[in-house]
Amino acid sequence: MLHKAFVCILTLHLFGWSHAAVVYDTVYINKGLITMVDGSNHDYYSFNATTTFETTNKRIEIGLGDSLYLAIVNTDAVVHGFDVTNTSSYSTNIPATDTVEVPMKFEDLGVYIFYDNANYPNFRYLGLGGMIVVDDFSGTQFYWNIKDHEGDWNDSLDAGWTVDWNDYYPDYFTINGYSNPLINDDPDARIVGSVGETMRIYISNTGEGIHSLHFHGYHLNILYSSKYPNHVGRSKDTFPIESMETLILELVPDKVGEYPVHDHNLVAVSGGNIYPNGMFLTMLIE
Ligand SMILES: [Cu+2]
Repeated sequence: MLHKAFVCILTLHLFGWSHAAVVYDTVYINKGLITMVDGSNHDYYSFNATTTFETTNKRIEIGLGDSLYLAIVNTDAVVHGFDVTNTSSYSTNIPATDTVEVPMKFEDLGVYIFYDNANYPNFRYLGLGGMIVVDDFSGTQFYWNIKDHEGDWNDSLDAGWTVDWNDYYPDYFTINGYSNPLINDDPDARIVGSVGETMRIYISNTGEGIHSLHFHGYHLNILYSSKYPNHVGRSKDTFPIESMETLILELVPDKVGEYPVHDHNLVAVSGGNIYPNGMFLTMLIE
């Protein structure tokens, strides 16, 4: 029997039906400051690859059907939480200066947000929201973790004050922690490619507001939508994305050019009241 089972597994591998792997990864919960596009600094938190604080959350990429053993290291002096959107609950707490390992499994194409669910939504609002991307990674990849911020609120929340989310008026808008023009220096965000190339853009909204991304020049296909699975297959140029929603878009450019992408919620194209220092970048197709 053992022998037969072995042959069976071997056959599956030979025919490429099973590539599932076990992936071990670690993220560190770090506290620091985010520097906004106008140079102002505000309290911020992030999931990083090391104990060094970086504004951009670490991204986790795994293949279809892979198992993920994620160690979460809390470098902070208070308890933090952990959970993942659109999955069976992986919710856990990580005491101050402690480490918790969470085993997870992802079968299908998708983008999932791992985030701090302690004192919700405060710590997630303060930056603790990153992407788990599940794909075969056959196309060229770009990653947008989009977010809105009301700078003064970061400092108030971190000081333990309470806020009324009905009075939330964000004044900064970022992709991967950067606003225009710096977004264009982030090779994960800035789309550069050629006519006919297959590109995938993995998008998560870890902010509070709804954002509506408008691509000039091209239509894109929805490959995955965490909230509206029936939207998969639609070809459009504008994609609303709600708080804690994720999308995978596919772009195959049909012509050369440099075209803008921006948030059609136009306040989000500003930063500290300056236009166009918000969620705005260009695509360069050669
Ligand atoms: Cu537009």
